[in-house]
Amino acid sequence: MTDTLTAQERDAHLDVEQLKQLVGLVEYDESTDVFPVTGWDAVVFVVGNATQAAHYYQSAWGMELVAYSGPETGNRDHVSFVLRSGSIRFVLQGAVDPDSPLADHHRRHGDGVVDIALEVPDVHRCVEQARTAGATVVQEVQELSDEHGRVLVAAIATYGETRHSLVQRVVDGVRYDGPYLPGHVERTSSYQPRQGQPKRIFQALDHVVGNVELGHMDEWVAFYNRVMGFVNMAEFVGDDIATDYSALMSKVVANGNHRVKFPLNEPAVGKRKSQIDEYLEFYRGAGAQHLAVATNDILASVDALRANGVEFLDTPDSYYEDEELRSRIGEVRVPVEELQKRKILVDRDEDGYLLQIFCKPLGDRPTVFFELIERHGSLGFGKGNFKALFEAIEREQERRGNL
Ligand code: TYF
Ligand code: FE
Repeated sequence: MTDTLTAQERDAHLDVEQLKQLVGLVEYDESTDVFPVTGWDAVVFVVGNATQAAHYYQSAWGMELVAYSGPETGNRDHVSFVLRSGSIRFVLQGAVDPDSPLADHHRRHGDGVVDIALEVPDVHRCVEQARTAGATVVQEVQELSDEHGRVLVAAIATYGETRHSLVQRVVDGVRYDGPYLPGHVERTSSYQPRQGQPKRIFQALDHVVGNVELGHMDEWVAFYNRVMGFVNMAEFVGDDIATDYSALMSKVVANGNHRVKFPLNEPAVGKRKSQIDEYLEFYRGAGAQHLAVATNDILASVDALRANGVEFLDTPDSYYEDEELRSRIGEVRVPVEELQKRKILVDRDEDGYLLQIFCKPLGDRPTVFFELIERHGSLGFGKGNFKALFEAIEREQERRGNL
C-alpha cells in the first residue's frame, strides 16, 4: 500500500519501515485517491545569495551539493544549487540578472520558500483534477528533456506566492536519471564535513507549515481537501487554547499515507501580537513558515548543528523540572537530563512520543525557520509543547521589538 518510494528515498537507502518510523506513515486505500502523490520532490527557496546559502546548507546543515544550473549551463537569469540530505532535496535559487523575476520576489519576501514540489506518478491526472476543483494552474504540463531522459512538470498555485510543482519522473515506464531536472548539471563540492559529524543531520522531510491571513485557514484546508484530496489530521489548535498562549489557530492536512503533511496556521486575536502576524508582516503575505526535518538521532543532530553554529529557541529549565511533564511523557529513550542539556522538547499522545526542537529564523527577516523532529510512534505535531514553545517564540519576538 505505502510501498512506493521516491527515487530519492531509494537512493538514500531508506526502506518503508524506516520511513514509517521517521515521518509517521499510515496505510490507506490508494484506489480512491483523486490526486496520488509519491512524495516530496524538492523544496525550492529564493534567497538573496544562493552561492553563499549553498555553503551554509553544507557547512551548517550537513547537506550535499548534487546539481547546479546557472550562466555556465545556459541559464542567464539565475543560479540554482541543488542540495540533498537523505531523501530530501533543497533547491536554492538566486537572481543573476538584475531584472530576474526572482529579484522582485526576493525584494518583497526576503529569503523564503517559493515552491513545495511534489513527485506524482501521473501529472496529467493531477492537473486535470486540480483544474476541475478550481485550482489555478500556473504552469501547464510541460515536457523537459536532456541526455538523462524526460520529465513532465506542471505547477499549481497555493497560499501567497507559493506554488506546488508536480513532477512526474517516470515517463512511459522510464525513470529520468539526471541529478535533478533538465537544465541542471551534476555538481559536487570540495567542502568536507567536520570530523565526527553524523553522516546526515536529517534524513527526510516531515511537514511544511503554511501561515495564512486571519480568517483564511479553513479556506486553505478546504483547498487541500478539494484540490488534492488531502485528509484532515486529528491535531488542531482551536481558539480555546489559541488566545491563552499560542496566538495561532492551526489545522493539519495530509495526503493519504501522511508522507506529505501541511499544517496551516492563521493568527489568533489574543493578548499579544501573534507570531503569525509578525511573519505575515515581514513576508508580506502568506507563505511557508517552517520545515520540519526528520532525524533518527535528534541528540546527535542538535549537537552537530550547535557545533556548526546553528541557533535554537531556548527552553527554560522549569519545562524539564515540571512534575506534570515527567508524568505526561513517561518513558522516553534517553534520560530527560539529556534532552534538557540540549533544550529538546518532548510530547506524547496515544500512539507514541516525539522529540522536537525549533531553530531561530534562517534569514534576516523573522520568517522561515526549521524544526527537527524524531518520531517514536506519535503522529502528532507536539501540541503538548505549545505553551513552552510559544512562550519561547514570544521572548524572541520581544527581543526583536515586534510584540
Ligand atoms: O507544525 C506544527 O504544527 C508544530 C507546532 O510557530 C508549531 O510544529 C506551530 C506553529 C509554530 C511553531 C510550531
Ligand atoms: Fe512543526
